[in-house]
Formats: sequence, C-alpha cells, structure tokens
Amino acid sequence: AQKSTVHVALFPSSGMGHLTPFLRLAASLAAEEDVRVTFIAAHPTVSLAESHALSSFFTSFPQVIPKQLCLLPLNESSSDTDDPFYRHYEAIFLPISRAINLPNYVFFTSSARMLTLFMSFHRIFVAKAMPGSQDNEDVIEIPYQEPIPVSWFPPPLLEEEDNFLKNSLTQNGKSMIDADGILINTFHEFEQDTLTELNSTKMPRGLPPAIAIGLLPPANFGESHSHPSAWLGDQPVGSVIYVSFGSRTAMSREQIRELGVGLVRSGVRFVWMVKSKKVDQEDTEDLEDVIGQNLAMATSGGAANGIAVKRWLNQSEILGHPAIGGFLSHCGWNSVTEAVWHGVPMLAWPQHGDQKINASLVRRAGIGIWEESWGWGERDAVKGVEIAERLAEMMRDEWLKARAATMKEAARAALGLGGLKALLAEMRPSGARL
Ligand code: BUP
Repeated sequence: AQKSTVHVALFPSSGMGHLTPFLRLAASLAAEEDVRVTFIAAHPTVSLAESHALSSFFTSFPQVIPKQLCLLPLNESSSDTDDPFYRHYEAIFLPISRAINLPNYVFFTSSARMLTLFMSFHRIFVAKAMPGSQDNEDVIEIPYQEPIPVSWFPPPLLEEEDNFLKNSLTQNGKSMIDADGILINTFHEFEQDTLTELNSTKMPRGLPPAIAIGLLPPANFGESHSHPSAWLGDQPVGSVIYVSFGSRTAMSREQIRELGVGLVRSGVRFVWMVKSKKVDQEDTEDLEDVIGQNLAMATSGGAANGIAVKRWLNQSEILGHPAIGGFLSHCGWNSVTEAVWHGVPMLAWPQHGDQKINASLVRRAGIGIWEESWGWGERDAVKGVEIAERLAEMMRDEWLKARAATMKEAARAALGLGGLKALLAEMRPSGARL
C-alpha cells in the first residue's frame, strides 16, 4: 500500500448541521490513497441522530481512525445559553487550544456569504459605535463586502445585551485570522463574487485564504434510513415536494397545523418530515398529537395528497429520488447544498441563524423562491392559504427547474477541480499535516 503523506484530523462542533459536512469531507479525504484521516468526535452527542451517524460512518469507513473527546459536565450556571447545542459547543471548545506547529484549517459549515459576516462581525460593532458610520439604517456595511440587510441578521446579533451567539461570533470571527485557511462547502458558480471578494487583495491583511471545496457529495454509509420509497415510487417524476426544516427547528404547534392545511390545500404531492422539538430524544409525541388526528390518518393512509412522518429520514437520498420536484426548506446550508446537488428547486422559509443569508443565495441563483414577508417563522403563524399558493407557484415554475438543473451540472462539474484537491496537492510534497 502507498504510504500516507498527509494525515488529516477532523474535529466538528455539535449538531447534524456540523457533523454531516465533516463526515462528507472525511469520506472524500479517505478516498485519496495517500491520505490518513482521524475523526475526533465529542462524547456524548446532543442528538441521537449524531450518535447514529457516527457509528454508521465508522462501520462503513474502517480506514478512518475514530477518536473520542469525552466531555466534562458543564457548569450550567456559568453558561449564557439554554440551547443544548450551544451548551455542547461550549463544553467542546472551552478546553481546546490550538495545536502548536500544525497547519490549522477551519471548515466553515455555512455559505461563503455568511463567512463574510462571521469574519467581520467584531468590526461591524466597532463601526456601529461610531456615529454616522451607517449610511443606511436598513443595511449593515460589511468591510470590503456587499452590505447585508439588517433583517437578514440572526435576531440575537441585533440585541443590545450580550448573548451566546454574539459573543461566540465576535470571539471566533477575530480568531479566524490564526487559521492557515478556511474551507467552505461551496463552489465558484454559486458564490463567485463573494469568493472573489474574500480572496481579494483589498481584504485586510492577514486573513487566511477562503477555499471552496464543494459541493461535497453526499456520503453513502450505514443503513439506508427507511424512507417512503414505496409511496414515492408510485408518484410521477418531479411531482412531489419534500418538506423539512432541519434537525434543530421546532416550529410552533399553530404553525405546524397551518403548514398541514397549506400542504393539503395546495394539491401538490408531498412528503413532510414533521418535527416538534429541538432535540430528537425529546420529540416523543405521536404524529396525530402534533398535526391532528384527521391529517395524521389521511397522510398515513393515502387519503391525502401526501404523507407525513415523524422520524429521521435520509434527506439527501429523498432529494435524489426522481419523484421529487421541490423542497420546502429552512435553508440550513447542508439542505441548500443537497438541493443544489440534486437539482431540486426550493421554496425557502428560513427559521433562524444563517438561514436568511442562505435563502438570499438561493433566490439570487434563481433556483428558488423566498417569501421574505414570512419572517423567521416565530411570530404570527403564516396562514395555510398563503403557504398553499407559494407551494403551487414554486412547483409550476419551469424557469426554477431549468436553473436548478443547470446549477446541478455546475456543482458536479466543479468536483475534482475543487480547492480540496489543490490543497492536498500543495501539502503532499512537504508531507505536511492538516
Ligand atoms: Br431533520 C433531517 N434527515 O430527517 P442543515 C436532517 N437530515 O438526513 P440544521 C436528514 O441533516 P444548522 C432528517 O440532509 C442535512 O444534511 C440533512 O443540516 C440531514 O440544517 C442535515 O440543513 C441538516 O444545515 O443545521 O440541522 O438545521 O442549524 O447548522 O443549519
């Protein structure tokens, strides 16, 4: 066997939104003959989905070396967040310090556009404190980048008081300068201008290169999660919308009911992944308690125009099914990349965090509709009738379909030309470690 010339250790933060792209990156690296991969995972995980994904991954990729970082219990009174995923992140990263003398790369798990905010956030606050530095109160100027509308900012970032998200973005944004490079799961055709700006010589000195390594292909490992393939197999090509708001969004009960009304009313065929609690172990209610008995019966017995399930589904596999023709999504970055990878048009409905910024990219690329007036999906519930209209509008839009197909081709063509190969090529002769 060829000797490993590069040894890469990967260490993700908490939640499926981070773990998924790290596992995809590990799978891509492990496919290189001369690369050795170590995967460090914090133990215990917050969600069952994470522990299942890790064990299936290690079974399917025995060549990847598993390491566990056992977490010490966190002193809850000293934490400034009650979000279980953020608490986990605190427990992971408090004891960590930079490995001396090793090349150190950050794998940023959102869009390049979000990275511009992430890296500039600490400077934006300085700018905001200076009277007159804001030309327009509706947008926030990002140094050397396109301004971002205030309404796209995750709400905690706009609060006066300190909070977990603000503090960690400020701190981590500043320390990005210490990295040797920033890897992003994106590709040039999708975020050309931002990637060019990020790597431009106009940027403040000392910023590491932003390297587009995507789109990382979905990795096939472990059991195929049971998915409604029998039902999907009976539906016409491109006729079904997949509905999911990611692994960390718990919609209000009222909004879930309105969504159910909208799906049925639209007449569009659907597969709906229903979720009512942030952490999966706590999501123990029956489907009928969440969406109502009538709808639960109709959607499980074939009487409605779709099916609803309340369990983890293999989303990427479903998006790749020929029957799928649309995706109602919160626009978590992995979901966006999976929709692009499979050429599925989107109806964007961001719920928190980076998702409005990601939704703006979906809209700009012409691969989806974003109804901005729906807000963050937290206040007054959006009515079913309105949801039905947008769903039907998105599903009949031929232009979106054509754009999504073009973007899919571009994503697949970018594979192999990507920054990851270039990065490895640069490291091999020196035997450097990542
Ligand atoms: Br739910 C669910 N099956 O049933 P995002 C999610 N996923 O495969 P998030 C499934 O989890 P952040 C399910 O395909 C994607 O790869 C999905 O990541 C997969 O959103 C991942 O889309 C979810 O980035 O994370 O989980 O809300 O908060 O980081 O956006």
